[in-house]
Amino acid sequence: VEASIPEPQREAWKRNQITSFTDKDGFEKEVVRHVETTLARSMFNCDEIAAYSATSLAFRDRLITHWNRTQQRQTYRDTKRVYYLSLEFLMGRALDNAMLNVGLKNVAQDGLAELGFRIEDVVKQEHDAALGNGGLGRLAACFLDSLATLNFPAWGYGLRYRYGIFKQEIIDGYQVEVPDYWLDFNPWEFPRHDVTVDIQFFGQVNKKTVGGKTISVWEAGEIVQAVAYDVPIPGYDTPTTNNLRLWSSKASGGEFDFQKFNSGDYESSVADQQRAETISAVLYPNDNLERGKELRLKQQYFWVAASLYDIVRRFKKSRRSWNEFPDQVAIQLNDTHPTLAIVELQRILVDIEGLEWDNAWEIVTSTFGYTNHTVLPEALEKWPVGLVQHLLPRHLQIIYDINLFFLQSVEKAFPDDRDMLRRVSIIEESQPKMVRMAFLAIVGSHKVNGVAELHSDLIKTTIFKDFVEIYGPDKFTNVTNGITPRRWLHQANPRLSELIASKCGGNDFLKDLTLLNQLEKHVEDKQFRKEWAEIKYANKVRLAKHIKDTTGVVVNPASLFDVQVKRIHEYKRQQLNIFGVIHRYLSLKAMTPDQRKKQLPRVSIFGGKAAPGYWMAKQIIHLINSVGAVVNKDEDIGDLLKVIFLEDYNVSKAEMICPASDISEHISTAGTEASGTSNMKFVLNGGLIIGTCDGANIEITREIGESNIFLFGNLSEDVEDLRHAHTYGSHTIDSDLDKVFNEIEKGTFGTPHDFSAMIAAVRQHGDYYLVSDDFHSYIETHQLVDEAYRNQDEWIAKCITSVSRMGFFTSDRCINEYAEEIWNVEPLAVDRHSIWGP
Ligand code: Z57
Repeated sequence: VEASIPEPQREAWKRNQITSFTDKDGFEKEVVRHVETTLARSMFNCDEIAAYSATSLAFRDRLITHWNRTQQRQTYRDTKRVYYLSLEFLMGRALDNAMLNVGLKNVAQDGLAELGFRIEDVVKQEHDAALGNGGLGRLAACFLDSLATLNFPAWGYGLRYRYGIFKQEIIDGYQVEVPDYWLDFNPWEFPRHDVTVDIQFFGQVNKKTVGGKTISVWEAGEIVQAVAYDVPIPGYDTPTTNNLRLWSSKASGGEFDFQKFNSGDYESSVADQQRAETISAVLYPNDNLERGKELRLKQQYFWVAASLYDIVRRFKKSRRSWNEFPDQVAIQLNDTHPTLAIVELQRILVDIEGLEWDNAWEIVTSTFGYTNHTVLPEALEKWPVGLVQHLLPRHLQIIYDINLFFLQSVEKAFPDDRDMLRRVSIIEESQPKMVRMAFLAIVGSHKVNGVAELHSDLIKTTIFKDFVEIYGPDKFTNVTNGITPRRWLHQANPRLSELIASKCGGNDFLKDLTLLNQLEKHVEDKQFRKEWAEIKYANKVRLAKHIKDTTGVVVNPASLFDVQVKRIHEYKRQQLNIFGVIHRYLSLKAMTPDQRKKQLPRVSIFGGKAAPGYWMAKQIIHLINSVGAVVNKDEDIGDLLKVIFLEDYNVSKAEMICPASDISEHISTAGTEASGTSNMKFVLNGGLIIGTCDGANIEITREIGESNIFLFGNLSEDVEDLRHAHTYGSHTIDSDLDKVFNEIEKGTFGTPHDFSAMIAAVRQHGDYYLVSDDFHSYIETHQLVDEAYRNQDEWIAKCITSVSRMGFFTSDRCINEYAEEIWNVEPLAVDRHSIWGP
């Protein structure tokens, strides 16, 4: 049905075009209107939640007009678009970000004040959109912000989970998982009940001959409906408002099957509905771990098939030839989770659109790019062939054909290397046979990238080595990760952002982060250093209050705040940190009161979620809390050491924590953390870091200078030999670490048995993560941190210098690199004044 208004009637639309508020009075009017009409409440019945809702609706209205115009403009210009496929988007809160990006936070602040509310309290009513686990999901969110800010025509595609990452409670020192009820009220999404796609599962493949040509027809065994929900993504200081489309699953053909219902088969009717809704029900809570569950594969195909249908539908409107598809469409695969998109596009082109295999494959490989985010073997996705066969019978055939043609070409190029075929095959000939998703992603893409220099080198020399031989080095590239300075500086740390603006000629640095380099000439400015230090102190006071409110522990904001917040994982080595804390505690206990007086007070702050099934990670949380319980009430120690575990670490908590850190810990075993991005957030907020030579730490060091970072530990190139030596040589444990273990085993921190597995991992099971090897260097480096912190003036200078050199780590730089090297897309210039015209 043609839904476009005919030309003669368009005049009336133009006459009545919506004008958004621009000042306080206009904003207040909108808030009152939403309170009284949309929410059906009044000034006698308006709490902070109502104020939040009405404020959000006012900004949402504004965004949606920009969003519409952005889409019209992109459609009219018909240039190449980017599609970012990610199973995770860790967005955090939307309101504060929307107010800042459209430049009307001050207006809202004044308006809300007149209406009787403090903006900070209103903003805090919002529940985080936590549709992700950690770094990978947050990277996707930062990329959306940069894509919009830089005016790229780009869409994100993801799943609309009913439940995002679980809420973490700490009960008796243990993690307890509670469901995340984030959708109760969400003004930031627009259901598009008219945008639906039927998704097939199961069934069989039949061959049919049509006009002398044999085609494969997939007869589905089950159909589930995908419904689109759109989330507007505002750019900073630009009218561009891009779209994040999230798919929700629903039983196809209405609420439930009335045929079955009326014939008395209520149960199976309800069961069908529930089975359909289960697909988008919950985010898998694993970070850097794949567990091969059927429902996860269903999620992946559901989301990928709906997204591709949508992309293809949009392409077809332009009536171009299929060969132009890669000129109009770039699809980026965020990790291997969307790899089935490669197979699905090949299926659409060959089975449905009738293209020849080779022609279709050329289009497919020119369209996709694949980003790898890890080298950890337990995180590399593999699916049992039998499961794929059962769920997606036609896709398995296509995967076999892709593999056949690929292996034929490899055999031709490497005729003498039989083992090569076994090594690079997309099908692993194991029991059971497995589909190696990373290999499929490489074969089906034109570019493969890692997320930091070391990581990109590692994938080329280890897990993907053979593919570099096959395709040559140019298929592999690096795009070092970045973060959006809008959220991670301007929004999280408004006072620091303002101070920086006063030295960098205004807010332009938020769009060109290299302008931070202007700070360097003010490093010697005493007044500037003083204001800088005051802001850090105020941020620490705010965090100290949060610690008091949530844990009851009083910490002194004058202490050195030492922070490690990230997912709990053995490779990230929170255990190294807490063993170091115990070592510090024992040293303090061994001192005379006079010696203690000379020590620097420290607060060790931890935060992060453990995957619910990751037993060892949960033990680490328990040890941290057990150490805290002893240390925090030890009167010999007082303020000299406090150990805090912050419950339910998430994006909005990170926005409070990052600005309050003096030193943060990025201490993964060398070669295991692909990039890390919180390292960037902490330095950008004027904190120093202690870290290993791993991931982006290496490039941060190169940018800010070796004297501004505390590096320690073994290097990535030595890890393999050390591990080998642990297993096959004699393995002696660091003597200081041994004392820590003995203290734990004495029962100082509770039942020793609770922690025996953590100790055994080091003493008996080969210390895979090199905790003992790095312990001495770690302790020594923390002593250097203490010494450096004593000279506050020098410390502040290091912080300012570091911030001034962080320009490289903006996600704007990443997006420009992807656009240039991988996507071949350009921004769409926007005319701020044109409203209807493109
Ligand atoms: C995840 O958060 C990351 C990698 C994965 O393979 C999965 Br699954 C989840 C992280 C890396 O661990 C970080 O080092 C990296 O900074 C982040 O992805 C973004 O690239």
